[in-house]
Amino acid sequence: MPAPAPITLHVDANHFSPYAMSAYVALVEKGVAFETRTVDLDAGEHRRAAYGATSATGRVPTLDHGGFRLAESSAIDEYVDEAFPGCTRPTCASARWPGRCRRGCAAT
Ligand SMILES: N[C@@H](CCC(=O)N[C@@H](CS)C(=O)NCC(=O)O)C(=O)O
Repeated sequence: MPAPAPITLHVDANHFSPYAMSAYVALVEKGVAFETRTVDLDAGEHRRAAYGATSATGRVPTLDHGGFRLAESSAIDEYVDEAFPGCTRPTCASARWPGRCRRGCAAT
């Protein structure tokens, strides 16, 4: 069996971004192995060419799943929901759309 594609989530170095946190939680809820890479927004790292090659928006979060790169937290959340089975939240187990359930749960 081939090794699973590596997953890297680019987040802000201060861990202040609620957008990055949303994507982080989506991955944690799925229980998949991933690593984070911090981007120093204060130092303008997100405006450098290296990050520009990684992220279409130049913002955090950006997900890299085996070379498939995706920016925008809501798009990442939806992608993670579709790419990986299951949900760690019991209330999501019977929901058709775990991501939407998650957002609904977070709002209550
Ligand atoms: N709509 C985006 C917003 C992402 C966003 O604004 N991220 C901020 C950090 S909270 C950022 O990267 N700011 C750097 C900049 O815009 O220059 C999403 O949902 O991912």
